[in-house]
Parts: sequence; C-alpha cells; structure tokens
Amino acid sequence: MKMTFRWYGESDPVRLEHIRQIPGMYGIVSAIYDVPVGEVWPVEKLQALRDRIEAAGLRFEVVESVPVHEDIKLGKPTRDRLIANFEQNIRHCAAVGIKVICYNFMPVFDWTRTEMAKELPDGSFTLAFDAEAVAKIDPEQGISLPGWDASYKPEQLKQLLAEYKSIDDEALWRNLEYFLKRIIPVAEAAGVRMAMHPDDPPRPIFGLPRIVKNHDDLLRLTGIVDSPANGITLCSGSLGADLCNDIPSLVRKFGGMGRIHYGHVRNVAVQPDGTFYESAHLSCEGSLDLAEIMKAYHEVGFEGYLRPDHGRMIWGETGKPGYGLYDRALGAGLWRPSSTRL
Ligand SMILES: [Mn+2]
Repeated sequence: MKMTFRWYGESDPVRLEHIRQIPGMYGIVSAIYDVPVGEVWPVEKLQALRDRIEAAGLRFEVVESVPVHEDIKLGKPTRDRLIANFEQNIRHCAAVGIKVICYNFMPVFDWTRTEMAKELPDGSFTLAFDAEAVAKIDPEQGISLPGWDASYKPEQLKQLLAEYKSIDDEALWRNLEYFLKRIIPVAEAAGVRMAMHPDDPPRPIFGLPRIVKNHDDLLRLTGIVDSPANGITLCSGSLGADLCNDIPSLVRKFGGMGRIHYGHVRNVAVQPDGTFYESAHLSCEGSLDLAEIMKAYHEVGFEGYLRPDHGRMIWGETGKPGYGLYDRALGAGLWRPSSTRL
C-alpha cells in the first residue's frame, strides 16, 4: 500500500515540505480548486500541481475529488454536457499520471458535521455530528452548518432542495447508473480507477437520498459496471458512523474483489442514535478497531493508496478543521506497515 496525505494547495496551512518529513509518505492527494464544478480542469493546471508536488519529493497519483455536478445527480438534460466534461477530466488526470480518482454521489451536501471544534477531555479539538440537532433542522427554513455556510446562497439552496423532492433513492440510483455507464469505459481506456467515496454520514439527511451507506449499496454500486475501474474509496470513518457496518469485513470483501483502490482511515466514537465525534486513532479511543481494519488490508494484499482521513487538532495547531498536520501524521505513522518498501 502507498501512504498519502491530502493537501489543499498553496493556501493550505500545512506545507508540502512538512508532509514530506512524515516517515514513509509516498504521495499527495489533491485537486484543482479554482475551476467551477462541472467545468474541465485545464491540463496545464494539473501539470503545474504535479510539478509542485514532485519538486517537494512526493508523488501525485490520486485526485480527490473530481466533483459531480448536481445536474448529473438530478438527471437533468444538461447532464450530457457535464458528463462529457467529467470524462475530459478523467483523460486530463490520466495525462499527468493520475491512477485513482475519488468522487462521491451525495446530493447537495458533501460531508456533514454540526461542530467543527468539539473539545475532548484531553484538550484536543475534533469534528462532531449531533444526530438530534440535525433532525431538528427544517431545510425549508434554511440550513446553516459549519463548513457549509458559504457553499450556497439561501435561495440557491432552497431551489436545489426543491429539485430533489422528485428524486428518491431509486431515481438517484438510475442517475448514478447513467453516469457510471458513461464514465467507466472512459476511465478504463485512460488507465484510471474510479473510487466512489461513501456517504458521510451514512444516512439520509434533510430528506435528501443517500445511496452509498453499507455493504449492500457498495455491492450494487460495483455491480452496475463490472470493471476494476468501477471501484470504491473505503472510508472507515464515514461507513463506521453506522455501527451496523463491519469495516474489517468490508475491507476483506471488497478488497478481495480488487475494488478498493483508495482507503480513508480514521476512527469515530459513535452512539446508537448516530451521534458521533472523530476520535483519536487508537482502537481503544473510538468505536472502530483500527488494528483489525489494518490487518484486513494486509490480508487482502492491498496495493492501493491509503490516507489518514482526518485528525484532531492537537498541540495547539490551528488551521482547517480535520486537516491539521500533527494528528494526521500520527495516523500515517501508526498505520504504515513496517514491511512497506517505497
Ligand atoms: Mn473519507
């Protein structure tokens, strides 16, 4: 397996040169952030990003994420042009050496949290999700969530939510199928593996459908186009926020099928109602058995990419919640097998 680290570009408070100092670090996971969703990423921008990463002594083989335009998820007539742009993005990524593209199919909201800096008893700060607080939010009255406030203007959000009223789970599956049948052959031809990130958290929110939540959903997804290019990002923390999901067994099953191309590793402390916070990495700190998860990756001979997904803010670090240097670096150190040769 190859250990990677997410980096948000030059505006990221974490420096590439510091990421390189993490023992065994192989590469950087990043994206082009200044092109509107649905448009084509110029290959020159990807080349410049690759060159910057390689100049720091790291590799750029995983993109996270190429965003999927809402019109594709809604199945609107504009989707054909937008899917063609997505296909072009796959080709452009391949042209600069990208091997894996992470993406997701969550309507409107990507990850959702209610607290960006919950203080833990040890004085560290972490991301948290309060199921009861989210259940009380009436989307008609506007949704204000930390990390998402600036994503949509209130009127835009209202209109988007109205458009999703006619999209139930099966409609979203149909739109995903339409999308996959177009992009997977393109990815195959380009030598790129697509890796769908599961829904975070793995349950419907604000009445919006969520369709990638558990074993059955992952099996259905990988079956839509039966190709190694149609794979998944196994995110332990996202799937793990539903205590019914057995992460080591998912790693064994989908890793054994050769469909996990990218793994996000992190722990969560989960309550039965779905309330959770992102805990420290050790198995004893949260609900997930990280040691068992890593064992499962080894058992299936995982050769893809892993990254520490999120970390707490520790040692006084400030910056992008979940994406500080120190705690993620601790994760990368804990999870890298001693036998890894780079
Ligand atoms: Mn993740």
